[in-house]
Amino acid sequence: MHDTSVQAAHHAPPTSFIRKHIFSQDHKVIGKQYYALALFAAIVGMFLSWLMRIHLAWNNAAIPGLQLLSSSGAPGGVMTPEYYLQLMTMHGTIMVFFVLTTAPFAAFGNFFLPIQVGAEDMPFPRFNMMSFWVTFVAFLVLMASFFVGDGPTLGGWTQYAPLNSIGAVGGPGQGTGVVLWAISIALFCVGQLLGSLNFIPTTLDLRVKGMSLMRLPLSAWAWFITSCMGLTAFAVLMPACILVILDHVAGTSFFVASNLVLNDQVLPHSGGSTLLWQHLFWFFGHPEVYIAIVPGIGIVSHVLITNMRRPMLSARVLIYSMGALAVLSYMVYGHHMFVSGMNPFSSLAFSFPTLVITIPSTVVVLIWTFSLYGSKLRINSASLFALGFISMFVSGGVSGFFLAQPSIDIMLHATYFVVGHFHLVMGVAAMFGIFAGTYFWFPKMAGRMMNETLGKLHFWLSFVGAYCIFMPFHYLGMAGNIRRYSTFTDDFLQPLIPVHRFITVAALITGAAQLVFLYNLIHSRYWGKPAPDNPWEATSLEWSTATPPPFDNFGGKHPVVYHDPYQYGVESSVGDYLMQTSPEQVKTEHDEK
Ligand code: HEM
Ligand SMILES: [Cu+2]
Repeated sequence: MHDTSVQAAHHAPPTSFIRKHIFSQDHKVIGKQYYALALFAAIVGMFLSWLMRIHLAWNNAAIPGLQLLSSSGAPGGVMTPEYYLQLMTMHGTIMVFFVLTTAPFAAFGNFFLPIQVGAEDMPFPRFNMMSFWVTFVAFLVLMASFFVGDGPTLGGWTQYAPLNSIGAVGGPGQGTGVVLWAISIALFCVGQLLGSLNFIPTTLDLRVKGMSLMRLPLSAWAWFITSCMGLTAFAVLMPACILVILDHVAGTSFFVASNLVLNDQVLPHSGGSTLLWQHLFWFFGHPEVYIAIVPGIGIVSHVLITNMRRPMLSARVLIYSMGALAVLSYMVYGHHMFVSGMNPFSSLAFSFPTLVITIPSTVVVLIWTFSLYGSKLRINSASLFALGFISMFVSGGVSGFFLAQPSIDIMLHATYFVVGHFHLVMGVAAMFGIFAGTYFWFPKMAGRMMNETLGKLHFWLSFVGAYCIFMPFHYLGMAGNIRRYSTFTDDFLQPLIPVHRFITVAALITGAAQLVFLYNLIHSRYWGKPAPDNPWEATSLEWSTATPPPFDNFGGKHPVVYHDPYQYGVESSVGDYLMQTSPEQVKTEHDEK
């Protein structure tokens, strides 16, 4: 921590439109750009899930216009099994990378981390600008695969070997489609690495006077921990993607073993290892799940405390738990490989930390629950979505206990039980974290308030809808419904079709309910009530500056921090709270030193 009078005078406010709004180096503009990208990606991802769901429920249904997207993939609008898998792969890839990583981490983190530590900007603004634009290009490259050759890859978001490396003989999209996927993801990794390289020194070096590490808000802690994970996880996935590209274009064989026979032909590869990909992918893939969820944990804590008007039971234990999740997330990755033929003792070695990682998650949930108990929670859209996050996190987490046992996982692996599990714990929970953050921070980001009535309507429709979609997935899984299949009509799964229809109808309604959010977002952006500087009577630094914040965040001044981030339930001159920047001293029972 040091006095920031010398730091970050490195870029003056830009004047041209392009420098101000497009190639901006201002972390706030970059944060909004990331948000816009995530929003667009979420709409595409959701639209793809609709197409998949309609096909699963009504297998022969012609979807009007789908043939325009791919005449061979959807002749007459009816998708082929391969095209179903291609859309599924794009859905998963878009959601995991371009929605769940960009919105809670890159969008909100960019906008608010520097402000919450009291800095004028990130230390490397040019890298920060590159981080967004590289991610944007990554998205374009991925989208391009819809329109090139025989469409996007069908290998799933996990892109298992050897399918990812054998080329066009593997099926539609396994030539150019895979290469575009790998280029896109490698670029995405570069973007996120540049982001992490900014987040870490922002937290460690740019804190203003008085802002000790323990005085950082929980959201800042969450972004810091996430960027440490990002640095190690994306640094492994990027070279792995480069190896896939080399297998396609340079005649190497990293991921294909010798003498693999396909359609009675020996493939011209030798000496590679299919399992190598799984190790590299999941060494990234499991931490990625926490990269998606830890920012949500921070955002939800921040939102809940503000609305409970009292601190968490122990912010310190919450921070340690997030740290433990980050460290453990690297030691559990083998639980995705229980059925890969690994030595049973290795299964045991990965099963144990997987059960251990439920401890910090449980501690986090217990801290939330006990802190909420007896508090007079202010009910608004942000706090509702924060509660919804907890609900989804717990519901999805419980099924994780079952999957963590290798003997049970052998039955449930590759069934809809897994699909239900990860959608609740990662997909919906993280989405709810994004929504909580949006309703909470929108006033600061856009300078206007969102409509609360529409926000609450949006919450209830999404909350009930998400359970209607994703709970029955567990039931389907236990009944043996395999995943990554497009057709269940002519086999033993036929009796389950009514459940699929129910899910599809729920998905269509819940998806349509997101229009309420979109309308609220756009309408409030232009016509909402102007927001005061501190509408939620909150304490952290982002609320002590103007709305919207000036170019250098604090208008030429450097804030000085006097308190822990969450001085609520006190008697101060402004009310039941005391801002971090207020020199006033009040008596409080919970002064964490
Ligand atoms: C409107 C809500 C959503 C619906 C109806 C939906 C539906 C589906 C369906 C039907 C599948 C295919 C399952 C299979 O055959 O294995 C799937 C896969 C997937 N979804 Fe979603 N989804 C939704 C939202 C999300 C969100 C928010 C995420 C973010 C994490 C997400 C991430 C994934 C992933 C990673 C896959 C796996 C793709 C693969 O196997 O490669 N989904 N989804
Ligand atoms: Cu995992």
